[in-house]
Amino acid sequence: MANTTRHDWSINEINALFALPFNDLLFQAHTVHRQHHNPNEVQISSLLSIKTGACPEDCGYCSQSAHHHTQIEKERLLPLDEVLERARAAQQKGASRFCMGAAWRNPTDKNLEKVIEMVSGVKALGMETCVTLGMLTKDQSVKLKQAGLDYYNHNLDTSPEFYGNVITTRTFQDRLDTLTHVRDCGINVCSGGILGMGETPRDRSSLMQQLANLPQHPESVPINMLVRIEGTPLQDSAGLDNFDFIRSIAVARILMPTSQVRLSAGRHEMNDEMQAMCFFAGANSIFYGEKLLTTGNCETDHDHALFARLGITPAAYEHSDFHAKACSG
Ligand code: SAM
Ligand code: DTB
Ligand code: SF4
Repeated sequence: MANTTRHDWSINEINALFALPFNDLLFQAHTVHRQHHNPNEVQISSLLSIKTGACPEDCGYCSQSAHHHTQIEKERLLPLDEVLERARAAQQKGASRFCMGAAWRNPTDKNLEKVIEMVSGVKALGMETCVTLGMLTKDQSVKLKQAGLDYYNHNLDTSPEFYGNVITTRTFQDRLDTLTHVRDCGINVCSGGILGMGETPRDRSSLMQQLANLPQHPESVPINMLVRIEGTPLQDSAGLDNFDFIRSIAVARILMPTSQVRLSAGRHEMNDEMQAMCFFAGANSIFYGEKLLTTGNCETDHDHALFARLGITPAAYEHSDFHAKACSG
């Protein structure tokens, strides 16, 4: 069972995986991981917020929603040269993929043209490109594909059942529609969710079911631990037990054996042992760099040291500084 790629998972099957004894679940997940991936390699991407805050959407977790009163500095769309400078710096630090995020419900066609210039510029540096711009039409997806975009990030965020507790300004179906447009035009899909928003265990199974039963698994599956942000409706969320977070990584690995499972937001709050468990459970990519979009991330030197302690090397970027440092300790 662990060895086949399926798109017909039932909720009971997924609940049963979550209910396994921890060691049995991790053993199964790690076995699948080894069948499809180098267990000692982790892909690293760096993030940049290219347009920050004043977002018309009301996502309950987000610092950038105009509906909430948070402490962030709003910023218009960054100029091309600044974005390229940041990409170059990320590349020099060892990131192989540069992911640009904008606080939009959807891009206007005019803004999309500007993002397309950024995608072309970052690609010309020799990096993989990813953008996350909100909802996309079919035509906009085609334009991004033509510009050479490698990945589009658009998360389902949570289960369809819990979704309305978190976001009211766009529907779960809207998200699925954007994923269809992106998939249909041949861009790699990056889609996952956030855990620790007060969802039930069944919601976590249901989110995993939605992702795994897409017609094609997302090439990249970010699993975010909620970053609780003051001024958002979820600022006092109870969070999630670390073992349940690791279980979720393991279940994602089993359901989507060939995908990259990304240990995403929340890494900053995790100690080294927790991160190591996540890598063992099947996480094989991270966001690298001292900032995510608006919140802090792990120090890069700390990441180098952790990789060295675990014997992990960054994937597909053999000559990066990160690789050299991680290998030399
Ligand atoms: N505005 C676009 C959109 O929502 O599609 C792109 C940017 S949005 C910030 C990208 C993703 O970041 C969200 O879908 C969510 O999964 C994740 N995210 C945002 N704020 C977060 C938080 N406080 N904790 C964890 N993940 C978060
Ligand atoms: C994803 O799933 N996580 C990233 C990325 N995709 C764009 C964003 C995390 C944001 C965390 C909160 C912040 O920094 O604003
Ligand atoms: Fe806007 Fe994206 Fe934040 Fe939602 S997650 S409020 S769409 S920036």
